[in-house]
Amino acid sequence: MLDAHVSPLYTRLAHVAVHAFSDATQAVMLSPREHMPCCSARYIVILINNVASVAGCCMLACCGGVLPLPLRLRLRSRLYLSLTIRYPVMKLYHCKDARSLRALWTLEEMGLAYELVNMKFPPRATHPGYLDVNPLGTVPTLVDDDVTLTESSAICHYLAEKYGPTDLAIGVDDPQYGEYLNWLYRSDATLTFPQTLVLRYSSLEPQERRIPQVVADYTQWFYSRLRSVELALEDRDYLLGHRFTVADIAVGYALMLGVSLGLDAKFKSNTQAYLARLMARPACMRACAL
Ligand SMILES: N[C@@H](CCC(=O)N[C@@H](CS)C(=O)NCC(=O)O)C(=O)O
Repeated sequence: MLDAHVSPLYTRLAHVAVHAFSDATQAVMLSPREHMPCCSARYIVILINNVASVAGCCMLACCGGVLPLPLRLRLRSRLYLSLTIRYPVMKLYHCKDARSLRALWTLEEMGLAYELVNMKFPPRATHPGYLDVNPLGTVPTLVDDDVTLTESSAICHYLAEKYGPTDLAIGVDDPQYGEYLNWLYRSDATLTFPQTLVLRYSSLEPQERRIPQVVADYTQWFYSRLRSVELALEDRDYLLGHRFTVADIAVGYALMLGVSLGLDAKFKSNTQAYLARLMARPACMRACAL
């Protein structure tokens, strides 16, 4: 809906944005008092009353709806035109208590908009068509426009980099960058790897294929790798010190998996306290409840 006072220039540019979003676009009038919600809203409200705002709108159209965060448009006293643009929302395929919790928790920490596809485990058997989304049949899968990711720690990394700036990420110029990446990768390659064998040979396989020796060996393997977590937390609340990052989310999930496998009885005190600290975070509680 265009206001009668909109100049031809404004109208033309606004239509560029409208056309870019075709049927997912609608225009509405808002009161000048309304402000634009940040990216966490499914609908981005663009209030156009000056050239800068129009430019912002076109930039939004050109980059496919990906907005720098936080984008707030300053309103002037006179409101000429407002548009509500529905931008593509990320879709997360998830199974409760699976590694997809890492991605879900990150989305919640960052307040990003997402659509959740909650599936029964194992999704390859319970969710028809899932193999077309992710031929591996594993969770998570994150679909962000034309980008698909299926590695949980990579998804946390991707969200923090792509939709930051956020305190959840540590930048390349930071002295702790290497340590940060090391934890992020260690979370799966080193910590959940032995747990996967424990899970498989203690409960996923049919009774006759279960192998107690594998369970015992990889339980021990997990505990020896977990020493790194206990040591890192000797003098700090989080892995990187006082700052909570996606590395904590990634490693935190490995600890939660340890709990569900019954391995937490041997968690040492720093690790126990750290896990409790992580699980008390509101975003973690929200993600776990979904
Ligand atoms: N390295 C992958 C592993 C993904 C994965 O194996 N997910 C498990 C659930 S935690 C799964 O989907 N298993 C089902 C299957 O293998 O069919 C990640 O971190 O996302």
